[in-house]
Amino acid sequence: MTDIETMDREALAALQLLRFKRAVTTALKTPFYKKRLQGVGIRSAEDLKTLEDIRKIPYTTKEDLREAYPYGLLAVDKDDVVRMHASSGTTGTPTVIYQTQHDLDRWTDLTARSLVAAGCGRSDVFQNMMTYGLFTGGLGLHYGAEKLGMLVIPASSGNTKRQFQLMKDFGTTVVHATPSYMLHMYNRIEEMGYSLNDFKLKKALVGAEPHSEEIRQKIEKLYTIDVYNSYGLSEMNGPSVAFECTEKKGMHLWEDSYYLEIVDKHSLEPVPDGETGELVLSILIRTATPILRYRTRDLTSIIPGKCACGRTSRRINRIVGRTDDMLIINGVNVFPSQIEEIIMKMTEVGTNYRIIVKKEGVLDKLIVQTEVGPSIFSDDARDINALKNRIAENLRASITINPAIELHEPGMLPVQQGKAIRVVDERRKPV
Ligand code: DLL
Repeated sequence: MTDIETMDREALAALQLLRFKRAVTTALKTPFYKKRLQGVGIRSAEDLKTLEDIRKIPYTTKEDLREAYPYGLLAVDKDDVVRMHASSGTTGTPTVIYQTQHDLDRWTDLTARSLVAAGCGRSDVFQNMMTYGLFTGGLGLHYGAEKLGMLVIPASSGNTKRQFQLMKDFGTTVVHATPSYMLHMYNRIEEMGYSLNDFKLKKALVGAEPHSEEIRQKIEKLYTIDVYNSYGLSEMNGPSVAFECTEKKGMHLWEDSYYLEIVDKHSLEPVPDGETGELVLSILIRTATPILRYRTRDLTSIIPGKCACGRTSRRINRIVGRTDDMLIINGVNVFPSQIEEIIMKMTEVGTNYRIIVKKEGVLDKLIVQTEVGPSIFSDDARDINALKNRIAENLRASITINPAIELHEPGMLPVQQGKAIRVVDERRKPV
């Protein structure tokens, strides 16, 4: 545990103010924040005297990041940037985050710190089952795990059989995966010719998608391991924004690096500790892409009181939902509007559609139901299948998920009196 993790709250507040001011100085170097901050009379960091003054700064939203694409939020010379990560967006415009080597080093420190909090050490063998690429889960966790000195297996996601083989051959003791993938893997162990006794697994770190305490316990029981919650978002670098320690009583949000607010989702005023609201975060440790008061859309609450582990960063509860309609399907973020845009561009598709998300076994399944002209049904079955494949392929190219497509005759899908209900998420049923 590093000193910064056990700092008393007063010293932490002083550090936050110092770092927030620095973040404002950085932000003022970007065209986006220059305009934003000057609009509310903030011309230099000296206009912030106390942490309270932070509330003068307007919120930043995902739409703002999209508008600033590609360089509106860049605060350093392009030559100083060494990495970028991006996530797909509702309109096809991605949001992009740049990092300098300094920024990556700070993120790596946080990841190493998070892994230590969850009880990992240098004698562990760490298999990272998060996707390597533009998604932050792969590389983000990778460097932190290396820094900690674990043997890192960069397995990336998918290919369950290979995951088992790696786990067995190299004696993997810790994995990071989505909770749904942990459950999915369990069901395949025997079928793929393995048994739990082949593995030395001790813990799973799970995140990137919402899951209940019941799911955690289920994974713990099935594998006889410890499971810890891992939270983050690409706008705040990625993983290691908040992580559970071995007490398993909520996630420490690393407050020396992120300024934390929880606000009422309607009034946007702060809520008292313990009450659920929208998590708003400012990153205090990044120089290439500053983001201040970002509305994460994630709903959570602060857990009052101190943690027995001795870390002084406050803890947040597991995420209980989102304020927007973003769906998280097997860890991949999808907005219903992305699906609508793609299918509605296809002339064969009618006016009504529905998006169904359900559990198939332990994984999420996306079904897109669309109405099509009646003539298609009188055609050859091969034409129907070809159309289904075309729709699926167009969607897959945009949202990276392979959906099942169901075609319906006009008027067959339900129509609502008021607002259309386009999304039926059947996963919310109790497990
Ligand atoms: O999911 C970063 C990440 C990678 C986190 C690996 C943890 C582990 P995004 O793709 O930008 O980034 O998605 C961020 O996913 O706003 C939440 O809605 C959701 N999310 C992430 N972790 C959790 C979690 C990565 N532990 C969005 N519990 C966030 C619930 C989570 N939801």
